[in-house]
Parts: sequence; C-alpha cells; structure tokens
Amino acid sequence: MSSFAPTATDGSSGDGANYREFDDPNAEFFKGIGKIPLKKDGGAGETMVFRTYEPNKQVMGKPMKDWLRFSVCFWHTFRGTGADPFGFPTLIRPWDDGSNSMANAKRRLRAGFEFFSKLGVPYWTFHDRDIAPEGSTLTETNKNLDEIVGLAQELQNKTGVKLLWATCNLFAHQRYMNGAGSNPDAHIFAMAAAQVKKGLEVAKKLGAENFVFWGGREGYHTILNTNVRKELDNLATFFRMAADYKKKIGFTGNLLIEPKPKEPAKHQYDYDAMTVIGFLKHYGLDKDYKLNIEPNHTTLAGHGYEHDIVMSSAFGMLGSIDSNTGSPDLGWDTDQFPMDIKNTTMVMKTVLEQGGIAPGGLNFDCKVRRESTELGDMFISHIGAMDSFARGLLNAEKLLSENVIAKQVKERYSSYESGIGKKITDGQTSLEELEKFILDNGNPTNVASGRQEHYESMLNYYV
Ligand code: XLS
Ligand code: NI
Ligand code: NI
Repeated sequence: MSSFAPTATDGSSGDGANYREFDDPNAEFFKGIGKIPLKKDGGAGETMVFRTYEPNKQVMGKPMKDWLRFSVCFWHTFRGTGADPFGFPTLIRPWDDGSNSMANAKRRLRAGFEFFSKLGVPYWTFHDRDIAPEGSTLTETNKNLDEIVGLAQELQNKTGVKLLWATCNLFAHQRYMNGAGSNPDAHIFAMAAAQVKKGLEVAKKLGAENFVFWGGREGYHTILNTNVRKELDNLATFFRMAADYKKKIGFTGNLLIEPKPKEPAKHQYDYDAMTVIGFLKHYGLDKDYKLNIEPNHTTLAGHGYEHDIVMSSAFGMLGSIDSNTGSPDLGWDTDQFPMDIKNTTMVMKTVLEQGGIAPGGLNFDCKVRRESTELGDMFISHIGAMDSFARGLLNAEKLLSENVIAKQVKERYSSYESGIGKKITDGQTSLEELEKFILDNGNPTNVASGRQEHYESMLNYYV
C-alpha cells in the first residue's frame, strides 16, 4: 500500500517524460502498446500476446470470460512502487509524481482505465484510499473521494470496464494500528464505521458487484493486552451494521470477507476459510457474507494452494478469488502472479463444479516483482496469469467432462449409499445401533487403499 515514491518538484518523472503531459484527458499512457491480441503460434519468446485466453470461446456452455471474470487491482498495479523495507521505489511510472495530489490521483486513474482496456479485462477493484487522497477531516476526505469517483464513473462508462469490488483501507493509516472493527478504542471503531458507510455508498454508485473486507489489523500482536472475546463481539457488530446499511441503501452486491492468518498482525481473526465460516455462523452472519479467497493467504495458513477455495465452496460460501500465489520458499504474502498450471487447474475445477464464480471473479491481487520495472511488465504479468487460468479452465473442463476422477471418488464413498452407510448419511442411526452392526458383522477388514499416487498421476494427465 506504500506510496513511497520520490516527489518530483520540476514536473519530470526522472526519465525525461513530463508527468504534466498526462493531465490531458486524451493523453496516452502506454504508448506503443495496443490492445493485446490472441496469437496462438507466437513461440516461447512472445509474451505480449494471449496464447490461450479467448474471451468468447465456449467452455461448458458459457464463454470463457464468464467463467474467469478477470479483474485488475488498483493498489498493486497503480499504487505499488516496488519499495520494500530495505530499499527505495523501483517502479517509477512516468505519469506519477509520487505526490498525494488530486491531479496525480486522476492521472493514475486514467492510466488504469487505459491499461484495463488494452489488456481486455472486464473488471477492476480498489480500496477507497488507493484512488483518492485522505483529507484532514472526514468531510474533506469524502469530498476528494466523490470527485475521483465521478471520474471513475465517467471512465467506466467510456470503456465498459466494471467494478468487481470495492473495499475500505482500514489498515494503512496510523490510527488503525490496533485494528478497525476490533480496535480497543471506540472512537477508532466509529471512524472505521464512518469509512465503511461511505465505502458502501461509493460501491453502490459505481455498480460494484461485491464489497470486500480484509481484516489486516483485526487480530493481535500479544494476547497479554487483548480481550479477544470483546474484539470478536465488536467485529461481529461491525459486520452486522455493514450488512444492515447495505440493505438500507439498496446496494445489491455480495459482502465478502477475505481470510488471512497473519501479516501484518501476528494473529488475524479471519485466519482461514473454516475460521471465518465458523465466526459467521456463530454470530448469525452467514446469510449476509461469503468469502473472498486468496491462495497466497491460504498457503500462509499452512494449507495447500486450493484448500480454502475447496472448503468455502463445499459450504456454499465461495464468493470470489484473489487469484495470486506465494513463493513456497518465502514465508510472507508475496502476491505473485499465478503462473502454475496445476494450481489454476485445481481452482477452475472447483469453480466449474460450483457452476461459476459470479458475481465474484478472479481478481489479480498481484504485484510485479520489484525488479520487473518496465511498463511492459505490467502487461506481461497479467497476460501470463490470464493465460494460466485459461489453460486451467480448459484442463478442468476436460477433467470434469471425462468424469474419470469424480467417478472414482464417488466409488470411494459408495458404502454410504445403502444399508448402514445410508443410515449414517441420513443421520438415522445411533452409537448403539452401530455397535450392534459391528457385533453382527465383525471388525472392518477390507481397508481400501487411498491410492494417492494414482490420483496425482490422473491429475498430471490433464495438466
Ligand atoms: C492483503 C490483502 C488485500 C485485500 C484487499 O494481503 O490481500 O490486498 O485483498 O484489502
Ligand atoms: Ni487480497
Ligand atoms: Ni494478500
């Protein structure tokens, strides 16, 4: 979220370009890059073309684009600077003067919409504070936001790019260092609530199809100073008010919670999918919220890449996906572009099995590496990830339509389809009856092989 860029004072961005030329509403930001074409036979060296993603190709009765519903996130791609705790920004964009001015915010937004259009994604996502600078009072902040939202509306209408989801940044400002909806101070809780109220209004105005809550600092660093039950009760109140206000203003998008186990907080309350589902059910919020799953968070929680996608889908709670990946050898949220076809195949298998992800989508909550400094890298990264998901989709289509794996999984559970197994499935038995079953039928002897390697080999057949 850092906007840690050098502030130019002379209107130049350091590479000869003058950022003021981008104040012109007709300025072109990505000169020399046109609409990204499909070129299946370009060879390995051509990475500025789609090899597999064909938005209108029919897959299981729907165009590819309807299964994938790609989205670009504004925070990484237009606010990321490559700065890290050890070094200065490396991603210096010619239109960005590094300032927090409204003029800079407008240039970034125009650059964003040109990028979305040339890439050919149907959606974008943002945090309130990504797009407009915070003022010194809530009134001033909301005024800034309204002005930029007006421009966003204009650009959405002009390009046809839609808003997959909006969210509030309730973690970057110093006031939120101890949390937002779980903050020990009621004044800060109120500030976060006011921010979410405005966020929902903005989401409605821009036709957002969802609204996301990621609880970056909803958690604790030491249990010694923390009343966990109080914080969780308050957090539930926070979510309940948001659901009520959504209904009150007639915002029809889905509300989504994005689990993450840690970073920045040591322990985050929204640890993983099952934790969030349990929380929502405990507080009676499960009809009002679904989940936005980010696989890099899933792996940080110590699970396999697709685990939270599968778990939330199994409970009808998979609302959207922040399709990125971590680095298995680094223990933090590296937010890399998903390039592993096995991972994308597993994700798309679940998406196909549940009949689609709408009104959610695949949002690229990903950032180019600090060392990928060219403007072209912004495209190549997204194109590569879109093609990876397109391939995953085609693999999953084949896997599901051949029905080999599903048939074998079904067979593995077939003992629950009749006799005592059917009674278990229907919840129509008891410990006494099952004891009698064992006494009559003897101990189980034919313990079947789990055949893990067989299943792994079958998956490899499709990848
Ligand atoms: C951070 C999260 C964040 C959310 C939106 O780790 O992934 O980017 O998606 O607040
Ligand atoms: Ni995310
Ligand atoms: Ni993340």
